[in-house]
Amino acid sequence: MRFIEKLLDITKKNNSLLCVGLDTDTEKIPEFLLKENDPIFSFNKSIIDATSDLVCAYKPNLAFYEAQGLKGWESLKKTCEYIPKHIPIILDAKRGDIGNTSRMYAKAIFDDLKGDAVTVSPYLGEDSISPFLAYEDKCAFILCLTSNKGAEDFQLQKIDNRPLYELVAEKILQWNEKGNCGLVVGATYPEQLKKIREIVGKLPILIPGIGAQKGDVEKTIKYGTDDQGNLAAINSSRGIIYASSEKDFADAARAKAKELRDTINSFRKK
Ligand code: OMP
Repeated sequence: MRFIEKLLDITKKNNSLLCVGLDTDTEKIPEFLLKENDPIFSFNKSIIDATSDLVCAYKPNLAFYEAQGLKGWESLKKTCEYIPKHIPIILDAKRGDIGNTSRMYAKAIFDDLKGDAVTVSPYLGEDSISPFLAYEDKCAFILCLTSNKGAEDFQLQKIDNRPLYELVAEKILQWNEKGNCGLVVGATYPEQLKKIREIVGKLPILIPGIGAQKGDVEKTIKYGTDDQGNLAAINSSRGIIYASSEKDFADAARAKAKELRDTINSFRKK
């Protein structure tokens, strides 16, 4: 099944645009879990069990796993295997290199970890993206306008009077020949998100920056979804998975996920 169909199916089934970010940090998970053989996997398993009927995707960020070395990679692999098959896994790796190297990044993400989607940087241009796009059923979410302040350094700068993120959005449309490109746009830039949605029409947009980074939920949903209120994955990581550091952490994460899913839905086009 193609990524877009998988995303639309789960959006409908779970009535959700919420993507839960599995940015699992051994310094933030409940202390009692550290006694377990694989604390990161134990934490993720509980979060997945508690939220799998509320999400449209999970997004593990590879940095949190790679920082733990070999054991972290194993925790990530077990997490990917554990996520129910009907829920898309977006591997947030922000890859991109010369074509020969990107080919290996794509193998690791799609063949080894069996992710459904990956985040990639557009900075090295088309030949750095095409190895990811060769996997037709998968999706490459290409960074268009990131949520952080540093987006001002390049992405908001103008070239021939047009901001770079607009040129990137147009380029992504051209790269979308196989229908497997998406974009990443931060919820912290809602007006720009509106413009980007106008440019890209029905491409999926991954939108982080809600919750801990304080993006505006109402504008994000209004401007970031397509004309039918779909094709956006709204990510929150810390705001959900660290709702409690006690024994009730999974229930607390579920309550936060449900609250955010419902808030998002209250602003969606019907
Ligand atoms: P929270 O701020 O804890 O919700 O986490 C946000 C997640 O989204 C982290 O994994 C970030 O690396 C990621 N992210 C951004 O915060 N901003 C971006 O512009 C892009 C991403 C991303 O690609 O997901």
